[in-house]
Amino acid sequence: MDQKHENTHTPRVFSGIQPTGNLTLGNYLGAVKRFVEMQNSGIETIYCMVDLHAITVWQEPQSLKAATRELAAGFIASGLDPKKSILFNQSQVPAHAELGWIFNCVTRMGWLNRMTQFKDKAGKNRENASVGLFAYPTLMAADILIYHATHVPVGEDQKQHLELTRDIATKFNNDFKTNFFPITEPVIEGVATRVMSLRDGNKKMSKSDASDMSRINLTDSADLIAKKIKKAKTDADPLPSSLEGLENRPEAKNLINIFAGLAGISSEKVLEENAGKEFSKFKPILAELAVSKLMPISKEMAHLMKDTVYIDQVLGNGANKAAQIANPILEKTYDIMGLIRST
Ligand code: AQP
Repeated sequence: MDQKHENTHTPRVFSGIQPTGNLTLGNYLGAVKRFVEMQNSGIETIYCMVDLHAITVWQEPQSLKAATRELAAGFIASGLDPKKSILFNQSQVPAHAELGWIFNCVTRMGWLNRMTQFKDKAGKNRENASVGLFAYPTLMAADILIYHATHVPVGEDQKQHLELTRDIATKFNNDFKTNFFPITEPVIEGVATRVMSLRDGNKKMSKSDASDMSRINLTDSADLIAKKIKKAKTDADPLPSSLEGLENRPEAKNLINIFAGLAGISSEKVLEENAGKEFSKFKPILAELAVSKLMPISKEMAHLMKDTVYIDQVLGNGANKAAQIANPILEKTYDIMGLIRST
């Protein structure tokens, strides 16, 4: 815990994923697998399908619905238990958007102008990007702070947004002379906080990459997983015996980290066990491991996806539970700011 900000708030975990397509191995190792570990550690956990974030770029309505249900199925199939964690989709709890508006009024334009994700996603087409895409990080801060969450497990790419969340909480607390909002700790840990594209070791593995061969989806068949790993870009050298030997070898490093993340061991250990191997030998072992870890999840996802009534019930029940925590925090926020609430 950060010594500068001694949170007096009860530990509570929040995190979210956008229903923007298939869950990737990056989402799984960087986020979902760790969501499950935190749930099983006994801490209170709240996990959200952030559909209001998804619509910051165009989403086909029917695809959005299907992707939200598929994400919920992915969460449950990966080990998130609706009895232990609160699972819901963001738009069913309006307090997120309401606090998001308040944070739009707390956040400075200059802060958002520095966000690299906006620059990456808007690209050269900045003038045509939605206002929602620009304000994405203020809504993300609201997602977290509407639950007074103290810890947020995310991949490396979300670090800057988490820092902004801390800045927003600090400014609100200073402006209104309170310590109402906690100063949230990002939890970016493990060997797979940044899983890279299988086609380019310098680019993040992403659901929205144009090339499906760049990523492993949790819904891929065993054959497709093996094919993608076989075709993954590598260099010609054998595997080194220590981490130093992976310097300037981004693709090799990525495959080692993926192996470590899937096996739940350190990258050093993977190298110890595979030093000197050519990729032609290492890739089949990695493919076998990936298939053995991912196939049970994809089978369970397919099974769950047949029962959309059950999935919608999980999301509805989760939203009710989430709203019970969020609404009093929103009311108190309005009160602190001097906004009248007639009872
Ligand atoms: N490649 C990755 N390695 C490790 N963690 C990752 N995450 C995403 N990609 C990787 C983590 O997954 C969580 C959910 O991400 P998101 O869906 O909210 O958005 P994102 O980070 O923008 O993920 P994608 O896959 O790249 O989605 P698109 O293509 O829709 O933008 C976060 O915790 C993230 O860190």
